[in-house]
Amino acid sequence: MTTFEGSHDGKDMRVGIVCSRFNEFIVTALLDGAKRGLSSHGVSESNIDVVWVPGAFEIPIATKAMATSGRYDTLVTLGAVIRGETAHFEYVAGPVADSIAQIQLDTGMPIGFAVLTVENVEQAVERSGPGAGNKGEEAAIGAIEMANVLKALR
Ligand code: INI
Repeated sequence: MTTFEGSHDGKDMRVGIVCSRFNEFIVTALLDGAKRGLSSHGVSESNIDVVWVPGAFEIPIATKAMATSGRYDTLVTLGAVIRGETAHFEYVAGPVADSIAQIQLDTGMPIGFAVLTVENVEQAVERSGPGAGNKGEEAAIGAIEMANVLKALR
């Protein structure tokens, strides 16, 4: 029996992060978490590119451009869609998640997903704090693991 697992070693990995500016204070906290997760797992800061887009709806097109650029080993997407703030929550949150999943399948690029879809600001704050449970940090570490396991499979 052969078991494939991806390590959390990000040494020499090139990582792209797509951030949406809507609810910027939450996304900045997710970005802090993602950078923390990457640096504590060996990714050097000079190997990280960060791209900002206006809102979550614009994350997929920027992510696709990065995924097809040949410059990255893995990507991380960060955003915050808050139900209380928009009548079109469903029209933003669902398509973004579906599109990111599709980009992974179309391009083979692993993409960590921390586009929060929450009921209110309190829930978004809970998931983007400086301690454990920061979804940006979790997505970044998961992105490293997926890059390594896919490399092993290929
Ligand atoms: N974008 C978000 O990232 N989060 C939201 O909660 C949100 N709300 O509430 O509407 C939001 N809307 C903007 C959207 O992502 C696009 O940027 C906009 O529609 C322009 O295309």
